[in-house]
Amino acid sequence: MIRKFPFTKYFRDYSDTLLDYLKDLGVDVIWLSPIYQSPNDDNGYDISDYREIMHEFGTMKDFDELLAGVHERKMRLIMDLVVNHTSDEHKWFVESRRSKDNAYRDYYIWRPGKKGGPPNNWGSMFGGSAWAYDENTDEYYLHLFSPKQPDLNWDNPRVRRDIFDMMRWWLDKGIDGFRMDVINLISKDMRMPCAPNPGGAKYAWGGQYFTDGPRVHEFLQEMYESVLSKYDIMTVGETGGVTIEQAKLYSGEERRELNMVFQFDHMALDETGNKWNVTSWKLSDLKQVMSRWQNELDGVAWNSLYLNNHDQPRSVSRFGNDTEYRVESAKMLATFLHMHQGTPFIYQGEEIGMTNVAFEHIDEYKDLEIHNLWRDRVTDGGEDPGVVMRAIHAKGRDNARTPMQWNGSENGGFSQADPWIKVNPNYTKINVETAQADPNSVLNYYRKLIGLRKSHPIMVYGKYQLIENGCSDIYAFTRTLHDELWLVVCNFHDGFRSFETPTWIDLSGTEVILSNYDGEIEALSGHLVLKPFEARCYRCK
Ligand code: TEU
Repeated sequence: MIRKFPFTKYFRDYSDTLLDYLKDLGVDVIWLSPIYQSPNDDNGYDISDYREIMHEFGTMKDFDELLAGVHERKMRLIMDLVVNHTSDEHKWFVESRRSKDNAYRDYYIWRPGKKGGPPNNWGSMFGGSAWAYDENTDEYYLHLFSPKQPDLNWDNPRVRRDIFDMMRWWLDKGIDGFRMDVINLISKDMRMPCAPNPGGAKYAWGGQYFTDGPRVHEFLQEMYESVLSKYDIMTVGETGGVTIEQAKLYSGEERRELNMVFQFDHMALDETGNKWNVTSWKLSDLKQVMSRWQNELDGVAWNSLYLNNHDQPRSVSRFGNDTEYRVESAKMLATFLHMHQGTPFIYQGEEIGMTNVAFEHIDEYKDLEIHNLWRDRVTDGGEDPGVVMRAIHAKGRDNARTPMQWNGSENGGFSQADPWIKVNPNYTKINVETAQADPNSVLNYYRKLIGLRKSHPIMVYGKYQLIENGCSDIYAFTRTLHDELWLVVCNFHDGFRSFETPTWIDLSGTEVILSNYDGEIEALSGHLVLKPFEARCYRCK
């Protein structure tokens, strides 16, 4: 993400370097987090003008140059499409809240209060009620996220028309698709029923009334017919809480909706109840979740593959070891992910093994979700700040949002101006410049891995099969395409672990395709010993 570029020339030099870097890494498509005009209550996911660029990032001219630069290098660029809600500063909402008979009133979801409180008991994703009271018209509006992110009313055909027009406007500019923010939340049960609340909490999660809601597929098919089908583009929907059955409806090849969805099952393995209730995750659960998605979507829909993004902790800190075995485990996780069937997404900095950050003071954090948590649990709730801070260190979204670490200079070389959030202090050690100079770096391993994928269709299309080998620290699977078979063995432990190759795999004439350790790699045999966080891939017959 590029922030605060006061000079256009600097922006151009920087974006050229950045694009060359991504091209060199082997990236085909770039997904930009929201760069539209926004008061930045939620890091740009609160858009006040869909057809302007956030001034901190530059101008529309800068954007056009960026897009041209991407295309010149034969890459593609997709934009974040945030249309479940707008900013409360968007002109539609500014109008909507003026009066009950305003032409834009019905662009949002307004309801009168009940018994002197909100229309129902739904809680917002970021804490507190999902309804905000507006004195001007004495009604409440729905906001599943922050009060500065009022939910659009997709049941209103004029809303859909205006959104589709805006999408065409960007596609006509030449962008190559969209990542659609919380797209499975756009259709609500308009009766707005109260959510079951057995624990008697003040607010309850009303997910069942708007996750994969009543008209969501109708809306997406309409979007496909009137917009998406007219362009050669890719789409991926962010669909928290999506089931496999629903994913098939969103992204099934015959469905004429989306190309892929982001599922979240593997992101919930280290929590109970809510994301801040951190528990240790089990490899057996990861195997089960990944295998279910691999097997069930095979031939029906296409998986997206990711281990982190701007909302999640850094993958090496969460699933690997970000101290002694940072390099080994980052490479192992990359192997693990890229060897599955689907489209792998790399989140900026993952490719150099960037880690979580542990700021000491709450003021050093910028994410509104973190600040709301602190207010609810520490300031108002009187909980032990140390306990809450530990949860933030483990799960806070700012873990992924510290500036990209380009080199060892001030601000990690990210910007000459002060970034909006501090750089991770480990930038002097973990940065692109250092990684480029080191043939054994995580970065060079990603390059190799991506290169391999481009020359081996089996990595993309091969059928997946989990190997149940009895070792609880090893994740092993095969990929098969025509008469070719690859065996992938990943050690998720920080000690040596052995692996028994299944007897049905022919041990003769095998070849090592890849390993994340240096030097001579043990040939395939019936009994393998893997080093800490070692990953290997063999070609078998
Ligand atoms: O996220 C939606 C979402 O449901 C979660 O990823 C959520 O942000 C997270 O679990 C909170 O812990 C999308 C965007 O990716 C996120 O950055 C936005 O804040 C959110 O929508 C609202 O637009």
